[in-house]
Amino acid sequence: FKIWNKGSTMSNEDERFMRLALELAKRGEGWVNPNPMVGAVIVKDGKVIGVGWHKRFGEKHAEVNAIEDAKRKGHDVRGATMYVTLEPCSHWGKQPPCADRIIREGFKRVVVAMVDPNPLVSGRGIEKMKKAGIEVEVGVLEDEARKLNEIFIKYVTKKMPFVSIKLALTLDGFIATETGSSQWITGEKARQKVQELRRRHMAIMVGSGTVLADNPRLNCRLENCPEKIKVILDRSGRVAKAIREGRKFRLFEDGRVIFFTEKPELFEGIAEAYPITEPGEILRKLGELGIDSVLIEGGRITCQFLSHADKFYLFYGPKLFGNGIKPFECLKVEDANEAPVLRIDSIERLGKSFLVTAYPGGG
Ligand code: AOF
Ligand code: ZN
Repeated sequence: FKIWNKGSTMSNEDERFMRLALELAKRGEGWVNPNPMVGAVIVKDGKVIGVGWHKRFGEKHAEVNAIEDAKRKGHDVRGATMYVTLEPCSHWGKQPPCADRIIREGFKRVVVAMVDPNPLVSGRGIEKMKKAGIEVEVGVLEDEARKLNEIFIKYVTKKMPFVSIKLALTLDGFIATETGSSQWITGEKARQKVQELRRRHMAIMVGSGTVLADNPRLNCRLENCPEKIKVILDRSGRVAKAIREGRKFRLFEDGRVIFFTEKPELFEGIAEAYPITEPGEILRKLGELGIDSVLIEGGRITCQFLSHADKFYLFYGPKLFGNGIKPFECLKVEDANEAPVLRIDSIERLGKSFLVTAYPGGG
């Protein structure tokens, strides 16, 4: 049965197919950046006749993959409905405009979760299809679609990367003991979750202290995961000096490595390095390099990026340190009423640890 929504043609059936499209979109996670994850479902006479998603950056869009899927299975898409998680594009990029293709193929109805925030599109795809006589519905599961593509939305509108801060904390809020020991605060399930976070972000960022102390790989070890860009903040070039003294670092095993330092000359012949150390400028540079998202995993560097954070992933392990390194010591809040406030999005149990996901900005 159908529940009609405020006299519109939107129904729970629309939500059901859009939910499927959103699930399909997620399969592109990590592979499509800095472009959006997009999923599409084609329905005719109440049945799904084709599905598609954007698989890799620069390759065919979700809509075209769904059309090709339907045809491969011998279906005629004329008169069908397309459910798509992002407004079909109207511009020529690396791919031709999907709105034109949808018109040409004779779709009767198109249900869109959200308008494309890309200034090159932003409503033009919808306009085009409406002008061609297609019934277009916008806003089905819009909140879910916006969340799915929160990275894309920030990057395409601001040209600055989406900044996530990840921390592993004791229950009393420390990220390491006074002597700097931090392995391990959380357990295996939490560390597995971190791998999923790494998949979602193009770059992983830490400070030189973390590199020198833990020699981390900073890669993504999930089965279905592309190489990560590793960004290291190394003001005085300590990592370069250690390399020159013969130390080997595992983060060079795969993927691109970028250093931000006052001493770029120390990195000649070792790695890409930029003479930038101010957090806002570092992020601007990463944006220029085409990097849409950065997961900050560093201990001591975290506080410098606090005012730039778009999202927090706070993993709490069941330990107490009593004393140690605090992640946001640079804040120095005196009046409790003047403290930054976060809006908690979810709390998830992960074995003996738990994860608090939050956004800045209270409310
Ligand atoms: C995608 N995949 O499934 C859809 C996108 O350079 P192009 O041609 O790949 O165009 C990228 C833009 O197309 C992207 O920023 C977004 O605005 C729009 N839609 N992009 O990568 C897709 N549907
Ligand atoms: Zn397109």
